[in-house]
Amino acid sequence: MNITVTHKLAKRLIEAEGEALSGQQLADEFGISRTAVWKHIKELEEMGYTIHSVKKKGYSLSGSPDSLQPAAVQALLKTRSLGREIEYVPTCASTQIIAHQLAQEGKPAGTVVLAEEQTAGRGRLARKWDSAAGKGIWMSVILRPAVVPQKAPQFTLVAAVAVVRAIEEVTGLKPEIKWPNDILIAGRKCTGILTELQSDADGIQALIIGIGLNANQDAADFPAELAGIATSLKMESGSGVSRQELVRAILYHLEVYTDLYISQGFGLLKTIWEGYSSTIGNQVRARMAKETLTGIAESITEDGVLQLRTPDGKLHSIYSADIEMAN
Ligand code: BT5
Repeated sequence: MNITVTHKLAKRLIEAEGEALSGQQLADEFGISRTAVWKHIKELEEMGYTIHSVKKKGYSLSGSPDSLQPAAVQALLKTRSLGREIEYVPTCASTQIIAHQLAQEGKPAGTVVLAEEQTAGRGRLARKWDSAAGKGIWMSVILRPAVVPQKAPQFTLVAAVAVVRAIEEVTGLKPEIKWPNDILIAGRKCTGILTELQSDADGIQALIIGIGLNANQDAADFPAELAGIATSLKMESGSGVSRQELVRAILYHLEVYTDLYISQGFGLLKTIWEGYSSTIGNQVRARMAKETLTGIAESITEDGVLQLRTPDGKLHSIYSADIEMAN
């Protein structure tokens, strides 16, 4: 059985959005016999797709498994380049590792790595990222923007805006961004973003944007140390969410906002980012490697650097820190 044809058939049925497609039409499109079409349909049913076969009318799709198989994600995908190439793995140590390798091998900008499960998902400073099988979106996106390496941190902020827009659109929830890389709902973390860089004397070769989004976990799916810290979209909205739809929405908004960034700079994005920020204007504690500062988070600069004013009136530029609310 040719698995590529099975996936293409899945994509075709998803794109038909419930309309019936005749066996003959599918046979002609794929250059195979009607019996072969029927065999691929049986294969899809085994994979968890619900397909009705109606005499004289053909096959229509009424349900698909929420897997992140490329064919399923790419059906109905509205992007120009993001996600047009997807490397899908059921399990891996970290999608960041795979994306770094692919970037080094010369894969184009827009290539996406998706995993159902990560066994060594990572956060900043080699922290662990909990990545339960089949419950979240564990994704790395390769970008190759023509900007200087100092601008790389801005892409974390651009990605955060894209993810917030996607969550709003798909679930109606109202997430907030905690500088620099967390997305919170009701004060708990549902998404973390990790931007890594491959650069040389000529500048950025590749940016690897890692996005970890908790979609369908229940509270019991998180390890004890994340109780009260982590949340999922299902826990917040009360019902399961389609990971396929979320991936499509994230990629779409990430493309729109990176295009905007490239064509117009960070200015407009900064304003949109500030609108979603739970950090700016608040009394916060910024924990850094060597010191902790408490003060008012006044703003971010054009470079995405946090400006924190301490009680002695001094303004501090914070490049990287963990932020907690201090009031
Ligand atoms: C982050 O780091 O928030 C970035 C996480 C990026 C994960 C993605 S998944 C796809 C790609 N492949 C990878 O291997 N990584 C990326 P940081 O700000 O350092 O936050 C890490 C902290 O978040 C941990 O120390 C925990 O306290 C907490 N945490 C761990 N797993 C979590 C989860 N699933 N949900 C919420 N919080 C979590």
